[in-house]
Amino acid sequence: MRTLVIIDVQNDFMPGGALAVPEGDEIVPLVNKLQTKFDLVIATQDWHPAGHASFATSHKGKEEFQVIKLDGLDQVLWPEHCIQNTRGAEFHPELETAKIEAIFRKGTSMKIDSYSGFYDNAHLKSTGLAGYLKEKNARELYFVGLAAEYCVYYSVIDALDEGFEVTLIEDATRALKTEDYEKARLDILRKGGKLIHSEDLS
Ligand code: VGL
Ligand code: ZN
Repeated sequence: MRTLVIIDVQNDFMPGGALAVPEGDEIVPLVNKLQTKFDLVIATQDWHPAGHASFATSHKGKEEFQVIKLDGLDQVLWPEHCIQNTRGAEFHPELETAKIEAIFRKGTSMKIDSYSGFYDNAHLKSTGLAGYLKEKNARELYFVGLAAEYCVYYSVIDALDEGFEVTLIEDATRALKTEDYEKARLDILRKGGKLIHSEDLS
């Protein structure tokens, strides 16, 4: 069974949003069109409490996009984004949601970030997504969404580690920085993931 996993298509990642991904809004019509080709559609939402440890404003004297150590892990300090129950955390208003059967929220623990839709960045806590997909017998996962080299990349890597067959639909993602995505996509290929263009999908 083919499953579409839509990563973080939220207002704050759109142009004009708090953590804007260039051209992030351009994927929305394509993500809507793709949904019709899948048996199961699920989505993730970045869903931080106010004052979250990934925000630069939570660390005195630190600046946005600076990298610090947080509990031994590298942490990029982000602008405040996707705060629970704010407009920035909502899906893009044009994202079709009628076919989305389940939404997995991440980044909800105050002290640790979570790029992947499966686990937090230290792999301490699961969102339940892997178990949900396995129970549904969903073995082939197709990923779309934002941002390509962060939440999409980390979700793809965790999915591969969990033993799923993984494909990233490259024209339905956008990166914060294209140079960083170039490295991420090579890593996906090396670990056995597939990269396709939406028109390759039957
Ligand atoms: C994301 C940075 C911080 C993402 C989320 O969705 O890619 N990136 N939080
Ligand atoms: Zn975040």
